[in-house]
Amino acid sequence: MKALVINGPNLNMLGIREPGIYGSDNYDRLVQICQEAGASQGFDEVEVFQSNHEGSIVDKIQEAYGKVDGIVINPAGYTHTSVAILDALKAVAIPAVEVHISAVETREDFRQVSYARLACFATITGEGLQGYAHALELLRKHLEK
Ligand code: CA2
Repeated sequence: MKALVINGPNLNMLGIREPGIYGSDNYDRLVQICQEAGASQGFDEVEVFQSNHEGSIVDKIQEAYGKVDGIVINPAGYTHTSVAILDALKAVAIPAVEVHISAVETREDFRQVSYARLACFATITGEGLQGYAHALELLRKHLEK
């Protein structure tokens, strides 16, 4: 079983600014949490990918077709704008979980829209980086069914 974790723009800057919203851990710690949670959930492989570019995220989702069993995605700023990422998730039809580090539902109006959510079977918000471990757990349970 292979899981792919996709992170959108600026998540590589974690820990550098805005610790009150996103915590003080950096991107390397996010990767470590995903690798450890994936192993403990019994995934054979967890690939963690980050890009600041919408098209690269679409390419990565398309490349997952036929190769990846489940996706965890934090589209970051593209959550609130990208029909292209939604369409890619729908096109590959790989089970997907949406994650947000912050509690987006308590933030600005423009963060209340999520396009990617429409192609995900679950959404996790406000659990910090541990939300990725939670997402991998939900994904594993979903794939066992
Ligand atoms: O809460 C989340 O995980 C978000 O997806 C994070 C995005 C934001 O645009 C979404 O609304 C919610 C932002 C990603 C990273 O932003 C940083 C900003 C400053 C310093 C470090 C990271």
